[in-house]
Amino acid sequence: MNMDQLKRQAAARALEEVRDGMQLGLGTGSTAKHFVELLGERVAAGLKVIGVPTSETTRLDAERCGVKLTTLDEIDHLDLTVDGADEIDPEFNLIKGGGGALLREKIVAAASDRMIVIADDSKWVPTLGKFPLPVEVIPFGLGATRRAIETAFAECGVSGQMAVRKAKDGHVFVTDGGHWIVDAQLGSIVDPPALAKALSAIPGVVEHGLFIGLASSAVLAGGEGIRVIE
Ligand code: ABF
Repeated sequence: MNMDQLKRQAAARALEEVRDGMQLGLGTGSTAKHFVELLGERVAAGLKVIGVPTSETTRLDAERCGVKLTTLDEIDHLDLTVDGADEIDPEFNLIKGGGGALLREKIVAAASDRMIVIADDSKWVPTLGKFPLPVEVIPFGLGATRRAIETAFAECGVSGQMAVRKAKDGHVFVTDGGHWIVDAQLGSIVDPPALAKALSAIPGVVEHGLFIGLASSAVLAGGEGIRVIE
């Protein structure tokens, strides 16, 4: 089974948790896209749900699949969010944002009663940090923000190269919120909650890709089948 089939399997397992009438957070990325497509098939068969997309890409996918959408202004909570991740550790700390949608993903996850992470099992790691940590920043004053980020890293016992993310066309990557992303190659993050707190305190940092205390379970698909970790 190839990687894409594994991702679809994880998405299908998460779909088993969806009940009629649920208000859903819809994640972003290739694994979450499978979930939206499979959800669309269930909707076509009569399931009634409403979703909040975490990116403009997911909004378009959901519309194409016939999934009814709303916003967090129109509803006061979500029952369940299903989203991918770049890394998951055994405490369910996550690195997200490789796809650039971390800000909306975090707002949606935080508004949810539960968050299921769906991924192939290569994302399950003992320690976060091999995947570059995305930090979403305001372009204004970026030099000062970068220096403050370096200080936060040093205080939390990590260090590494930082680079402003570029899009495929070579221009700076701009998020759905109009911000930039700095990717930090940290290698190993010894204390993810402490680093998350330090980054959140920096003016100029809009959000970062450390998701702490948000995921409630993970569905991992691998060569030996599906593993649900709770
Ligand atoms: C989103 O998509 C992101 O937070 C994460 O960066 C990425 C995972 O992508 P994929 O499912 O394509 O591996 O969930």
